[in-house]
Formats: sequence, structure tokens, C-alpha cells
Amino acid sequence: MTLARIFLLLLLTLACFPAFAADRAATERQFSAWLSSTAWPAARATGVSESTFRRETAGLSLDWNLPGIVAPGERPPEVNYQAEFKSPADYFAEKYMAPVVRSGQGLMREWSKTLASVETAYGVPASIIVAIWGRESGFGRVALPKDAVRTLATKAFMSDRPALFLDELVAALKILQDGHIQRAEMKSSWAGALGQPQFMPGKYLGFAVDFDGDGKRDIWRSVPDTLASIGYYLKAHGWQPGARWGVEVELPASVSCTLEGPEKPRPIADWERDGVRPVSGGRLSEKKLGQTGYLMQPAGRHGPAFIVSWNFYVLKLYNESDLYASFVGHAADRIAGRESGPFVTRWQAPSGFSRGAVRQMQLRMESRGVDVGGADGLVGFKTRIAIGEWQRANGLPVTCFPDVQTVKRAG
Ligand SMILES: [Ca+2]
Repeated sequence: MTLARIFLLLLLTLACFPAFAADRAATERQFSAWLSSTAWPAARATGVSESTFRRETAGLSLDWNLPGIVAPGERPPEVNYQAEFKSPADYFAEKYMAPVVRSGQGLMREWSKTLASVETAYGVPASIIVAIWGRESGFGRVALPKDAVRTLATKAFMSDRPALFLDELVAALKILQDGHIQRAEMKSSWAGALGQPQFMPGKYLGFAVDFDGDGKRDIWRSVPDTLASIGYYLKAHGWQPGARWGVEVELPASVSCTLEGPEKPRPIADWERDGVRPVSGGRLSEKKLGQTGYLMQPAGRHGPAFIVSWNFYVLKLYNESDLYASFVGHAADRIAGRESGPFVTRWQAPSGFSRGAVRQMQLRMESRGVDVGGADGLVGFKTRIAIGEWQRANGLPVTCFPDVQTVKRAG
């Protein structure tokens, strides 16, 4: 950089900074007014007392370091659709999976009595609970960087989902009022998720459990409360005791990948009759999946195929992603010693196109009335099925996954 350019940059910085600071000061004043005019009535309506509200919001300022915040009058940041579409393979890399498995096995032993009680109470296997604990917060070892109230208040005042975060802010104040945790210890992620199970405050009010009997639902410091809260959440969302989440299978070419998803349940016996077999050997009906199975293929024909039970979709109610639920299920299998390594089938998903190109394809499909589960440039089961049906109608190999040609032409 030349001296002249450095000088110019310096001038620009000096010229901009006072205005920037003045904008921020004005926004902070708007925020203070908003706390009184909007946040307080919402809090009062759900039973938060004036003394709690005043104590917890006195002197509260905005957290300008949060990602994705939108100051009043500004446009929301755009999703980066130029970014390369990412293969599911990265998500299951051993560098993420192995630490969860290794530490999970040790913690299964250390907390075996508590986990046995939780399993008796809620019917959810210890290995599943431990895998979620590891995936969410590294077994509580990941330091939570944020003050939950400030984070939620900032997002309620300036984010693209203000109503949702106002509800979460009010729920957080309720948790403090009920005395479950001190403000200084009520830490959250950057997104406002609380404690070791990473519950949003509303989820906490509905599903956090006091399992060590001290009268506090302490998902920040108590391991028994953390483990039981995860277990109770899954039970309350329909976990079926005794059924495994799923098994990796060999899918014969004669079985269409468009049979995927939670809307296409089939008896396990039907999958078996069609030649679907566990990659580990044996028969599908011996794998404790229950009576009904669903096909699930995160990378379509380019990666592992699974027959999953309803419990897979219960895991998705913890975190809405096929990859998350598969990660947790597979980590649990390895923690419990049912599996010893990565999936047998390799991920070979195509690359070389952007998330925006996927979105354009989805928009074309939507304009024909096809349900792709939202045109967001991400590939869930509805988009995979839509691609598979388009490929079949056009006489192409049916893979149920995007590739360079498909994203250009399909629609
Ligand atoms: Ca407790």
C-alpha cells in the first residue's frame, strides 16, 4: 500500500468514525426506550415482576459483536449464496466424530448410575444422551461466551426475527426470577442457547429438569440436570423406547431414492423384501428398528443410505438437520460399541456449484408448484426427492442429489 493510500484511508476513518459513534449512541437510546415500551409489557404479561425486570435490564447495552444483527433502518445481511455448496462428508469428519466418541465412552462410565436412572425415567438410551451432550457443548467443556439476557435482548431489538427473540428474552427473565441460576452464571452461545444441552430459554421452561434434587434446574453446572433435561426433551417429543435410531444399509439399484423421508413410512418387512440389507450383515428385521422404517440418504445415491426409525425424526426435533441427527445417532452407536468406525459407504457427493445455484433450481421447482421445503440453497429430503423425480422424468440416472448439470437444468 502506498503512503498516499494509507493517508487517504486514515482520513476516511477519521471522517467516518464520529458519525458511526453518534449512530450507535442514538441506537442505544432507542434500545433503552424499547426496553420500557416493548420488552417490559411483554415480560409483565407473562408474570415477570417489575423488580426482576428492573434488576436484570438496568444499564443494559447492546452487544454490537453479535453476528447478523440489523440496526433499525438497516437491511438484513444477505446469505452468502456465492459460497460453494458443501458436501455432507465434512460434517462427519473423524476430527469432529472421534473426540465425541472417545470422551463419550469415558463419561458413560463415569456417569453410569445417573444415566441408568435417566434411561429408566425417560426411556432414552444413555449413549444417545451422551452423544447430544458432546455435540452440543463438548460435554460442558466449551466455555459459553455470552451473557444470555444481553444476547437475547440485542437480538430481540435488532435481528431479522425480533418477535421470536423477544419471547426468548422474556423466558430468560422468567428463569432468573424463578431462581434457577444467578445472572452472572446464565451464559449462552452467540445465538442465545443456554447451558450444556444448549436449550433456548423457551425450551428450558418446557423441558429442563431438576434431577439432582436441589430444587434448581441447573443445566449450566449440574451434569445430572443436563443429562435428564436432554432425556426428558426427547421423551416429550415422542422418543420410542427400545428402537434404534437407524442402520446403514445397502440400497439395491431397484429401490428408488425418491422413497426417502418421514412422509413415506414402510413396514421393515417391505424394505427387507425389496433387498435392503444392513451393511454390517444380518437382516434388517433383527436390528431393533421397530415395525416401521424410513429411507434416509443425506447425499442421495452419492453417499451412505440408512433405514431409520421414528426416533431419527425425534432427534431432528432437537436440531432440524439430517446431518445433525445422523451424527448423533452414529456417535451414540460408537460410544455404545455397536459400531467401531466411520460409515461403510463413502461420501462422494458432487461439488463445483454454489449454494445460490441450488437456490435458483429450487425457485424454478417452486414456480412449477413442487414442494422443495423452502428455497434456501440447502438440500433437505424434499429437495432430494424433487431432484430424483425430475431426473426420472428426464431419463437421467436418478441420484436424488444436485450436481453441476442438475442445478443448471432442473426445474
Ligand atoms: Ca438441580
